[in-house]
Amino acid sequence: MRLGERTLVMGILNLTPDSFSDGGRLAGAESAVARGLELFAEGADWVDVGGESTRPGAARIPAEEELRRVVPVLKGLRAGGAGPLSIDTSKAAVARAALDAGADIVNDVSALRYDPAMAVLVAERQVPAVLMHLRGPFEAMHRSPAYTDVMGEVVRELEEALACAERAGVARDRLIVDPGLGFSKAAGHSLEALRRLPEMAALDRPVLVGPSRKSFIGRLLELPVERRLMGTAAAVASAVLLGAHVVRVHDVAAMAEVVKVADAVRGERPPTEAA
Ligand code: PMM
Repeated sequence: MRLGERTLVMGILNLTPDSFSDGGRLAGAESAVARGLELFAEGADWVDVGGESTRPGAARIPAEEELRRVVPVLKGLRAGGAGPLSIDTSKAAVARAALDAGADIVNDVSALRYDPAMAVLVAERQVPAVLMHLRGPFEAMHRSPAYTDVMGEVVRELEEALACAERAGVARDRLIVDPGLGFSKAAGHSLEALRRLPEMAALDRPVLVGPSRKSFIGRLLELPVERRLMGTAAAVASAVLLGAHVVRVHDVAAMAEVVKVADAVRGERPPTEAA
C-alpha cells in the first residue's frame, strides 16, 4: 500500500452489539459482509473490522467471542472481493485467526502492548500494523491522565512502542502510528493532539487519525453520537491538512468527499512507502 500521495479512507465495520456508534445495527455475518463491501463501494480504501468494543465502560470479552464475531465476516469479505482489511484487536489469538481468515493488517489500540504475543505475531507474519497511543490497562483506557505536554508525551510514548515492536523483530517500515484521539485523553487533549498532528512527523512513519463521531466533537457541539457528521467532517478535513495519511471513519461516502477536497487544498505530497 502506498501512503501519502492522497489520504486513504479507512472505513469502520464494528461487529460489537454495544458499539457506541454502530450500536447493534448489523444483525448477522451476512449483513455485516454486505455492509463491509458497501463501504468499499462508497470509497473506502481499507476497511477495519472490530469485534471488541473499546467504548468507555465496555468489558473485555473472551477471545472466543471476539473470534465468533470477526472470523466469518472476514472470510465473507475476502470471498466477496473486498480490498485491504485490518483487524481491530489487541489479542494475538484474535489477530492470528483474523489474518488466517483474510485480514491483511493488524490495528491494535494498545500499540502491541496488551498482549506480548502480538508483536511476535506481527513480526512472524510480516504484516503492517497500526500502533495507537493510549495509557493504562484496557479497563482504564478512557481515564484521562495528567499531561504536561500532551503531544510531546504521545510522540515519546509512540516512539517507545515502535522501539519495542522493533525489538520483537517487527520491521519499522511496516508500522503506522496513531495519536489515539479520545483514548486516555480529555476533550481538550484530543483537540490539542489534532492541532499538533504535524509533530507526529518526528516518528517518520505514516499517521492514521480516528476522529469519527468521537466525544470531543460531541462536547464541542453538545450533540449526541448520531449527530456528529459535520463535526467529524471538520475534524477529518483538519487531519488531512495537518498531515494525516489515513483517516478512520464511519461515514465513508461523506468523508471520502471531504478527504478529496481537503487533499486538493493541501496539494502534492511525496509518497511514503509503507507496509
Ligand atoms: N478508535 C476506536 C477503535 N479503534 N483504532 C485506531 N487505530 N484509532 C482509533 O482512533 C480507534 C481505533 C473507537 O472508535 P469506534 O468504537 O467508533 O470504532
